[in-house]
Amino acid sequence: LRRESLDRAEERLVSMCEERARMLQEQFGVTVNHVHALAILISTFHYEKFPSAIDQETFAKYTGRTSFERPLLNGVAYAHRVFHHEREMFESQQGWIMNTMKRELAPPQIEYAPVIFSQDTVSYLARIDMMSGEEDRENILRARTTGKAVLTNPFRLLGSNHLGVVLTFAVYRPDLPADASVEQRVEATIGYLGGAFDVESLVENLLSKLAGNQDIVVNVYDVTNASEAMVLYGPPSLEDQVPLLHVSMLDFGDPFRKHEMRCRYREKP
Ligand code: WA2
Repeated sequence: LRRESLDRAEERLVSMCEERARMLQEQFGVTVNHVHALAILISTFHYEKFPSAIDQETFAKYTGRTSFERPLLNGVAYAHRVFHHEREMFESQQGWIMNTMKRELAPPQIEYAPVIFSQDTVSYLARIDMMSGEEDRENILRARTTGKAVLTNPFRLLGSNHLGVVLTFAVYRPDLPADASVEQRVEATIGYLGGAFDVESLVENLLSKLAGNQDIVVNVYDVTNASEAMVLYGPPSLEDQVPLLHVSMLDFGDPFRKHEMRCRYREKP
């Protein structure tokens, strides 16, 4: 008798966890695909058209109107690649000077990635050299060598201070061949399109709508480094001696990173 009710409790935990993992992965996937399309939009309408067919106002309007396509992002922005020898010219053309993430004047570097277009919800990114932030910089370098969607490890985002991850796509000159080498990719990079998954508030919102939400505790971890899992979502775990625990695999589309969802009952079943 006791055995049977434990089996039922376990079955219910597994199904609730798998459902949540599927939903989250699905919403991540559609968001990543849409950001990919935005990167191609920039390549087409900012680079290929001369003069550019996109300015800050157009970018803000379009990304605001299509934000329903990116339900887990708090906004998107485009950071343009600028080399040091172009900096003076760039800053005088823009009529502003780039800042670092810490809101200081950007010190001399070989190259920069100042945000020139931003969705209104992340307007605080404007003029910031995204290469001045450790996580963003790593993403930028990995995005342009791979040509794929890349994610940072979990960290506290600018603006909200919420726990989340940043998604980055490189924007390439449209003449980049499909089978390009790493060197060709880096050379053809004109900028970076991305945004932040505000996991702390947007995943909370997603999960709160599901039945049975009060019964279970859900955590999402970055387990890229198996020996030190990093919490991306949920309360800090209270040790692993939980009678029932289910782990669901998550694939957020960056093969370099591993994520998983861990679910347990809030109280003993
Ligand atoms: N977006 C939003 N909040 C952030 C953040 C970010 N990066 N970094 C820290 N907090 C413009 O990779 C290019 C967006 C980065 C893209």
